Amino acid sequence: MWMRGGTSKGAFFLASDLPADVAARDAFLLRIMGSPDARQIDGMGGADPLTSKVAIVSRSDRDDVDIDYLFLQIFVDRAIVADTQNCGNMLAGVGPFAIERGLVDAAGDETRVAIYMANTAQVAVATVATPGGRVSYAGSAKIDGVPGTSAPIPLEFRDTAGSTCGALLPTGNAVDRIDGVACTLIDNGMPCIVLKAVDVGVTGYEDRDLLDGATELKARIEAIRLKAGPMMNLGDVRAQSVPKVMLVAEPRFGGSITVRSFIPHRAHATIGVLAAVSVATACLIDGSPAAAVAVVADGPRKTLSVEHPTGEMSCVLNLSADGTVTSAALLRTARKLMDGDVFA
Ligand code: NQM
Repeated sequence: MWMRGGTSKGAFFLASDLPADVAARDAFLLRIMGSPDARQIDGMGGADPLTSKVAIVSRSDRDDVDIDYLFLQIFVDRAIVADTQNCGNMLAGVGPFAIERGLVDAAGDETRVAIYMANTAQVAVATVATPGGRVSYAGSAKIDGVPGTSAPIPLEFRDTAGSTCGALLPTGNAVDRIDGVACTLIDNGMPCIVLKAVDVGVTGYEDRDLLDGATELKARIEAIRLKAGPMMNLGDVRAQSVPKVMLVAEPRFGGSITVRSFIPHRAHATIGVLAAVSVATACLIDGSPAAAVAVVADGPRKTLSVEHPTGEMSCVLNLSADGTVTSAALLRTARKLMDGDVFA
């Protein structure tokens, strides 16, 4: 099934429909997406990392979990299939897909689906609109970066700290200096390097096309990223899709912070879901580059509006008494686009 999940798009497969052998599976997925090729002309991918994504779904045998979800990033112009990251945007399609395929029974007008995110061994809960026992994609929820409105799919994340890096702050520091630039190396669901846009010579308000064409900027942040990889317990990250690079600046539209993200070699059209959770968490860390530019209200439950190139994404962070982020919630939508056979 081809679906839009949040501001991403890709293929949703039942695990049982794919080769069990990982090398054979990856060869098949590269072939159906048309990778490696900058235009993905001989496949279904949209020549953009945000539309070259795969979700593999199966019934779970874990306690209190309905579905196992493995996310794979299919690189566009390189023959790489990466499983080191989650994708909270594609996650929005997992609940509807699981109900459509009969892996989960609809339960009344709304169905809660507990999803084990196999990439990081963490659980998210999605709430799917199922009026009359069937998935409905129609509704009045709007997310920036997607035209029109759809049924809301609230997502809740718990215990995402250290998803891939082993700790929220893998170096133990709020700030590390790399190539003379103050960076927060953070992982609250997505390994991210958070730095001020002005520290690498941009404003943080540029559009995606301008950033994608900024060759010098890209070389500078890639040099920082390659040094950050081992510091974040990720090793050599040349062929990995993490860490992402988040350039931050003061908010301009009444939100909490502005972000331009690189995922990691293309600028993002919006922002990743768990990347937004990680940046929002960085806003709460004293002394961090994010905290220096963020506007954050007091209180134990914080709604942080993360401004991005095509709007904003609001993250609700719940904090414990010592200020630790214990859970995060976001609103996404999804849509079924096509159900059928794809040919390798
Ligand atoms: O951070 C893109 C996306 C993502 C990831 C990427 C995502 C997340 O927007 O949870 O959703 O960072 O490569 O789909």
